[in-house]
Amino acid sequence: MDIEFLYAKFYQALKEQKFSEAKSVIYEAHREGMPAGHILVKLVNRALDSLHKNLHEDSQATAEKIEINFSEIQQKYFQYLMSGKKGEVQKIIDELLAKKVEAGEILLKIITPAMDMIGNLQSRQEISLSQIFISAKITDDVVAKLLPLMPPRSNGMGKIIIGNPIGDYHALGRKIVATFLRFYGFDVVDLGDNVANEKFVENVMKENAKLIFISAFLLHTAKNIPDLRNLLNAKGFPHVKIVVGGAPFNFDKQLYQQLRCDAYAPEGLTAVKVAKQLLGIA
Ligand code: B12
Repeated sequence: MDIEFLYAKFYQALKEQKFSEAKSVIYEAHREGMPAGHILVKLVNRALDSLHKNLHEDSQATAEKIEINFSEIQQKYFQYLMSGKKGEVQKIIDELLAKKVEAGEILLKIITPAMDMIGNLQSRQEISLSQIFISAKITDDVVAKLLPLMPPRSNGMGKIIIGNPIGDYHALGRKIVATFLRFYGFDVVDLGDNVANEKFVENVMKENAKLIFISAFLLHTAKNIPDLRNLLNAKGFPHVKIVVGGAPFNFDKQLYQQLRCDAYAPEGLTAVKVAKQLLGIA
């Protein structure tokens, strides 16, 4: 009899609150000749002790999480990012991860707002292009560390083609949105930066996708989207929906309709919601 195997099964069943399954493990141990005292000590007590310990650690982590002052951390993060202090930036992220803050929350509450603030400085010409390059490079490294913590969980929710329009090399927002979509069950084909309309359509045909997600950060690259709509219609795909996001759409909330897109989302989580709505998934 493999006691460790029985224990693992019993513990998992209790943890997932599958009580009848837990009971059957006890019966199984009994059938295999395990004395009642052993069942009590080696299965029941041990599993209860472990559950109790884990519950305690989880509630401590939750308590610590409640105390996190995101706006203060965000300010600090932004200052370090602006002055190119890569080590300090990474330290903030490591500390948040150690406090069990989820990667998605860090992306939404710390990383994205900091880049938006950099964009505001850029539009007022209060930051140099080299400072933007450095902050984008540091952000890229942070994002590369966080995204693997949100692994794909494909469950047949549908295929989505994503990319930046031709002439657009703003990759960060696209990578984040693609990761959120994969994490919430979609299969995503990421065509990368600088994608011609014809390539989007080719991939719709190849992958039998119903949605195209376009990440456009420059107004003039976003203006390619009506041509994509025309091309899709001409090739027999009027039912394929176009969803957009990125700086020009964040600035002007009507723009997506003017460019004949079907939907817009301001960040990764809403992007997932929009995808579900358009595919009729509850
Ligand atoms: C970093 C940055 C760069 C970096 C890009 C590095 C990289 N590898 O990505 C560099 C330095 C290369 C760059 C270059 C340029 N940039 Co620039 N850049 C930015 C900046 C500061 C941040 C963009 C970013 O990465 N944000 C981080 C992401 C994570 O944030 P986010 O937008 O919140 O993303 C979320 C949502 O938008 C949404 N989302 C994003 N994509 C999608 C897609 C879909 C389908 C959905 C549903 C949602 C969604 O979800 C994301 C995650 O939650 C923006 C300012 C801004 N406010 O956006 C300017 C900005 C986009 N850049 C601008 C400009 C002008 C340029 C240059 C022309 C500058 C120049 N003179 O050379 C070049 C053009 C390069 C090119 N051809 O692509 C302007 C564009 C203005 C306009 N109206 O067109 C902006 C808005 C700055 C400004 N305020 O003037 N840039």
